[in-house]
Amino acid sequence: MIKIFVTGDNHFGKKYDRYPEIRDRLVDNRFVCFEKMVEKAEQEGCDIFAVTGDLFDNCSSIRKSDVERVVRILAGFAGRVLVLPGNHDYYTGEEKVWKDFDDALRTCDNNIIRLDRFEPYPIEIAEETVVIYPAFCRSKHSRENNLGWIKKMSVPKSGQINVGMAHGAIEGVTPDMQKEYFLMTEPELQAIPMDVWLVGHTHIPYPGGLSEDEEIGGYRIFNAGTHAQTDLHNNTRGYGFIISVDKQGDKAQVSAKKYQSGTIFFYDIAVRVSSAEGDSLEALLQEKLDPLEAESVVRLTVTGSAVSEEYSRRRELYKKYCDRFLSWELQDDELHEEITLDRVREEFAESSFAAKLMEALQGDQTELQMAYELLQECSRE
Ligand SMILES: [Mn+2]
Repeated sequence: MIKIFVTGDNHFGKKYDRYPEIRDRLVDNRFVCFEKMVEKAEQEGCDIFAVTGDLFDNCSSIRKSDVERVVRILAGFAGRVLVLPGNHDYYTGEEKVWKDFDDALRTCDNNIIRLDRFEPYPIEIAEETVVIYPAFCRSKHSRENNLGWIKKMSVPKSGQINVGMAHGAIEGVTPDMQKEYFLMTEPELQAIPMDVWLVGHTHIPYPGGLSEDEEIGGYRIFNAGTHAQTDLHNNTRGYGFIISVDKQGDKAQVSAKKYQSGTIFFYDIAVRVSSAEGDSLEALLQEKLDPLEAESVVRLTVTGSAVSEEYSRRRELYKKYCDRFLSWELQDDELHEEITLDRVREEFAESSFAAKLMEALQGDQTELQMAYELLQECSRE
């Protein structure tokens, strides 16, 4: 039996320009989480640490010191490290990032193999022969995937463990409207006699149903997703997969579990307050925000109507519940102060059309609110 730790789409060199005040923290965290994965792979006794592409965010502007830091972390793994070039860090032999990578490899003892040729890579692990078939990227985009050379091979079905590695979109799993990201289909992958497929490109984990506690069988195609959530739009907590392959004759038993590697999370929190329904802004903020980890980046959107007392100290309330986060931003243009008849009577003459209209809407807070805003707008003009 062999054990493989799988990660991908690590995107070292990602700049986080949207968050200038915590940028360094977010950049550093991707390294820290990556290092923890290597430690986990060691603890689990993994034979291979596999990176399924997009280890780096691009080919040309990654700082050499960052490339060196990645290589130092990978070199700390006792087993074999396999690095597949993805579409962001594609390989033709000319790319700066890979030249810096080669320079870094020369400075340390390591077991790192970059899979940059379309050919089988046999690896001996104890009594087993594992053969890696890489479909790496040679460009940022391609309408064709790179599985073609593997389909043409006659792959021995027994006597070796066959591991396919590929980078690109999987139909039905990754959105690829323009079909420009090395699109593959699951039946296409299943038809190639690999015991297991390690795929990268999709930033969320696939399959989604793996457990952290027990190994689950029944899957052969794996895409771990990025190891540390990248932004609000990336719906993962950051995982690596640990995959066991036990081969007897031509039959492979594959089982897998996941490991949560991410420690900083991005949350889009929407709070809808309705004073008419007796909501308390503070109670809702507490309910939605208290469960979140302090190491979070939060976007808070508040809408609806709040009673006067809470509305006037809303900024104080936001601070109370959000200041413990790494970073937070607020959108509350659509939060209004509750309109009460007392307030209407203060602002409009009792006999006015405005006052009469709003008295008539009493009891329907939404309509009252709308009427109030319309009338305010009219009176400004
Ligand atoms: Mn990619």
